[in-house]
Amino acid sequence: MIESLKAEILRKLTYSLGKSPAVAQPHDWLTAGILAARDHVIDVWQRSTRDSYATGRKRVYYLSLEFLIGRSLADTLNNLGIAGPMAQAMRELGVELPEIETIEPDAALGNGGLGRLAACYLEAMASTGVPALGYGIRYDHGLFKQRIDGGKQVEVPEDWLSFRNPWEFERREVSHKIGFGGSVVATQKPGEVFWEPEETVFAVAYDTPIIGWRGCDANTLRLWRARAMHPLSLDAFNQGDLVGAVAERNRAEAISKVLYPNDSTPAGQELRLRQEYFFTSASLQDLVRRHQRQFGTLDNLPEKAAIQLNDTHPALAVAELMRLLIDHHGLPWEDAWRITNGTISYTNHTLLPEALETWPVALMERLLPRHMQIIFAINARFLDDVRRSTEGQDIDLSQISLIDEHHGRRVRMANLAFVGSHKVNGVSALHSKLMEQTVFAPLHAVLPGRITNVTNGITPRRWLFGANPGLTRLLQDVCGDDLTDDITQIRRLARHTGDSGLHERLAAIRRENKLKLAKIIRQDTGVTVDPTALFDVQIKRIHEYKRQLLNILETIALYDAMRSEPYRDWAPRVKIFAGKAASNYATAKSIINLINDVAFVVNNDITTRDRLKVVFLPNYNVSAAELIIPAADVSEQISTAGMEASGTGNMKFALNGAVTIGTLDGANIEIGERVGEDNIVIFGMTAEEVEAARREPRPSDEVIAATPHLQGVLDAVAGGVYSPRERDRYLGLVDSLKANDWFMVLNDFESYHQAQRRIDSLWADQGKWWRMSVTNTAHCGWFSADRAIREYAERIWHVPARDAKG
Ligand code: 26W
Repeated sequence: MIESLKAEILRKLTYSLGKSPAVAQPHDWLTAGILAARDHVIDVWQRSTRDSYATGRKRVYYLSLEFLIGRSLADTLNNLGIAGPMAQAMRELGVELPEIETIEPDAALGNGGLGRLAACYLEAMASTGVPALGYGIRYDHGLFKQRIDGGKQVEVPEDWLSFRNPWEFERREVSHKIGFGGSVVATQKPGEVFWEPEETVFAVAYDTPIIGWRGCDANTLRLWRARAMHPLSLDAFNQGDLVGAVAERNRAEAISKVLYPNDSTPAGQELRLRQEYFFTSASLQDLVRRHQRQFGTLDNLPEKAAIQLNDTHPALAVAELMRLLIDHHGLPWEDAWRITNGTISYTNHTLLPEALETWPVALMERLLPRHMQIIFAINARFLDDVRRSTEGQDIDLSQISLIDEHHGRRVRMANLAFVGSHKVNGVSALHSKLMEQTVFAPLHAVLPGRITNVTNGITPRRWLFGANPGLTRLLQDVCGDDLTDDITQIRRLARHTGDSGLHERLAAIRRENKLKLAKIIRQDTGVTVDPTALFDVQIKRIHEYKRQLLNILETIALYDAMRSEPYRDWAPRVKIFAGKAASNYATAKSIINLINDVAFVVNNDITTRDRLKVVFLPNYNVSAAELIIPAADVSEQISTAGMEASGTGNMKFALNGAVTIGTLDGANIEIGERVGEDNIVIFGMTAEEVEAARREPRPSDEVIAATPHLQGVLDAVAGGVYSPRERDRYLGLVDSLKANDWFMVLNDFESYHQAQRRIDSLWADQGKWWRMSVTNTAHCGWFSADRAIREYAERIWHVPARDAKG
């Protein structure tokens, strides 16, 4: 094996890259390694694809504007089971595999949770034998890179394709025409119409194989790149108008140029709508054509295809599939509707009202006139049906309408997705319940049974076996080698909860992970941290509802307390933050600034030198998460209750044995149910209490007066103690907290502070701490993406999925 791998790598180096070992750069070795690994994947991939054709099995199409994949080499080698031999082969060629693995760029084609979920699910579908294609956009530039300059976030363009992408295959022959604008014209046949777009661009396919665990199956990630029909206008060129000559090309290619860096608030720009339609239409044309070729009819589409919409970004799929079926394949409306509804299902990822996508009717009419007609027709029939079936009842049709008439006529994409789907799911038990009770209550009333829950999951291959090999070896020792094939075996660990020998081994592994992280912290921030200290971690997008502000304010309170009682035996802590703020989200950027300003003061104070450190690690991404999570003692999951749909970072930490400090929100609740209330530190208002407090807000003076330490903390921040060169830098931040504590930062402060003191005393008893840690790991196997995929497969897609070990 090792000899043949060496030969394969050398062949790639020589014949694909044209380099000899003597002159090869680390990057050449990386590419040669990837190409060698890719060959192994291709063998499986071709077999999987052939099989799924030959058997005519139902396929899943996962439509997502984001796939946050991260690096692929280590994960691929692990899944193929050749990580060890590959490392040895490289070593014999004079190359350290772990080192070159770290120069692979992160594929950051996503913002956060939603995009990472899509990546976990693709891998899990390949690992559970669910034939699937992920469809998205091949952005030239993924999520921006974050630098911290003088404590502030600076966005730098991301360039993952600059060294080409050795994983992908360009499929020039697979391309579809995507239209925009123009008008709808009547054909010869009465009642029949046709869309004549004014503008057409090509969507060209780029395929990447996604290999499952043990290399049993591989699925495809198919990303679309926009190309102009006429890359160069000869007329303009010949007249010397060189800018005009490439205008069409620039306009077309803009569509797949860059990922929108927004998480939670829609950009509302025409380019974004063009992106959404571009990839939705390309994907649907692609799957409809494949189906038609394979079966010669579209009647049985729902039996052979399941289309999953990852949030509303591809919600135009409802109108696009109707258009293809009616205008291109001549189906009557009723048949088209049965097929569309039977094929499509939709996952909702957020209830934040400002995050729900709506598009102005006028824009839609201009850009997608035929789709607007179809949406109006769907709406008319839907409202008619409801009117007839609910006669005499008091139903407010304006609430369930696909059109919002109150804000200048807009299309409600969530309503379109809901009405067009046979199932609509939330991503945690609480979130799905709140969907029924709040945002979707009117639709739920007329379409009961459509909403269902599938609590999110994470792939244990990347997030446990890949990221934490030390812990994995120990777990295999205790739970058996088949743990990696069947994560539910991790429960066997529970029998050893009180085993002090096990605790010692776990502590040693954690310490190794913390040392590795400490080294990076020093490299990237210059701060030296003590690996025996408690590592307290909050890593995620920066958002008011996620309450990094609550964390840093409480950190200031702790800092004050340490300074006023320097002789107490404070347990040393390192507060670690990482995360990006949307480039136009001023408050989130100000919170990053505050964390860095506090870090500067705290880390330079000799009175707290060996007890408290505050770190903001720049450029949080998938690879950073893989490094940080296995080194965490405490996982901060402190969103305002009712606002975090699920969270998936929370699952990664708990599985790796961190103790959660968190609110009763999203999947935290389900983690608590599994590990038991003694093994999680819960604080703060419940979702109902938050709702009640918003209806009748307490005056903030009263809240502050009733909360020890809080006044001092707020005064220090507002007064410029942490920003001496610009004293009023945080005046606005503090004032707006006082004016309206929408996210309950002030209201939950005391409860959070007390919870942190509980953490202190639990940490002081290391025996107890490791019992908690073991219990978390032992009971969080349920949060595997395999379990989630099996739920989708059984209840939503109606496709078979393999059990553990097949
Ligand atoms: C249109 C602008 C926009 C962009 C992205 C609105 C909303 C989003 C996403 C829904 C944001 C997101 O990533 N949501 C997260 O999805 C995760 C996977 O289900 C959940 O675990 C997180 O709780 C949720 O915030």
